[in-house]
Amino acid sequence: MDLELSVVIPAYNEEENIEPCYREITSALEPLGINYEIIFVDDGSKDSTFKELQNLSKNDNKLKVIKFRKNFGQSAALRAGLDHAAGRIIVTMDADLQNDPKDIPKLLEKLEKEDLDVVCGWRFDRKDPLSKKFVSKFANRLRTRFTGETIHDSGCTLRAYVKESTEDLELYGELHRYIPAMLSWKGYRIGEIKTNHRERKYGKTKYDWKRIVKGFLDLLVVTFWQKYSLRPIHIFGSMGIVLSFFGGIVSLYIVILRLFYGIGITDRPLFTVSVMSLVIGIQFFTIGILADILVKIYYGQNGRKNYLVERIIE
Ligand SMILES: Nc1nc2c(ncn2[C@@H]2O[C@H](COP(=O)(O)OP(=O)(O)O)[C@@H](O)[C@H]2O)c(=O)[nH]1
Ligand SMILES: [Mg+2]
Repeated sequence: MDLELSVVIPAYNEEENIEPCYREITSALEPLGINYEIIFVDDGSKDSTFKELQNLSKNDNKLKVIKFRKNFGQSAALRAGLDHAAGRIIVTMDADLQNDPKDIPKLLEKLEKEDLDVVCGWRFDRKDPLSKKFVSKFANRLRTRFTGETIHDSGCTLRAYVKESTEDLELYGELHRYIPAMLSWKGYRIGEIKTNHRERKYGKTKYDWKRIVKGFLDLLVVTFWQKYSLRPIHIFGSMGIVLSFFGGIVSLYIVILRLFYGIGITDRPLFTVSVMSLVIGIQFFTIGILADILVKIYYGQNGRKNYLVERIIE
């Protein structure tokens, strides 16, 4: 029988959460009467997370455990889980019990009923410290602004995907925060539902303020990739044109001052500005051309395509 559902859960130092999380998932899925598997990815935990998983898996052949050699991060763990998932549909969630497995059937229902490719959870009543909620709200706004993707909560990892949509998802660094943006850019249909969110009872959060900086840098890369991955010369070239033009005009102006009014060139700030603008402008052109070459190499590799076919009718 074909596998209907894979539940993928990255876990890093979550020893106390593993067993309850596993039990909650099982009791949410059993009543559905579908063929499913649960995949935990132990991301190089230093506590007894793996032991817990090993014990549980002895009595349950639906439970798969992937163990990383060392800590590779949440994105890598997600990617590994997705790579090993055989289900037609994949649900991802956190191991820390903050997500509620009872929401899984709701996600599945929405996915089927509305013929979507991805359904995202929205922690509308989020049980996290105020500072975190505040930063998250701001980050979500910024993301909507930059990427044009309109899901409310892209930090919530409780989601259901049609397997196909996860296949070409590049999850490097901490890019898991931008999965909905990356998918909508590829043309997948995305929906969301409000999901339950609970306080963290055991263990600690693995992220601190550094995620703000990293998240912002990732946002820049995602946005750049989304808008200009095929034509980087468009953005670098435009900046090059603006700066070179500006530098050219200013140079012309100070040269005229020198020639006709005898005013010295080198001892004024404008001189520096004009030369800098010209040089940086030309740099942008060359960076743009280099980026263009790199992108051609990127897409030329491994049969990567710059499009994705949804289906072919024959
Ligand atoms: N931060 C972090 N989380 C990881 C890593 N690997 C797996 N995870 C899991 O990702 C989930 C979310 O992490 P958490 O610290 O609760 O993030 P928060 O809820 O946003 O504070 C948890 O289930 C972690 O166990 C990792 O290297 N870093
Ligand atoms: Mg959490």
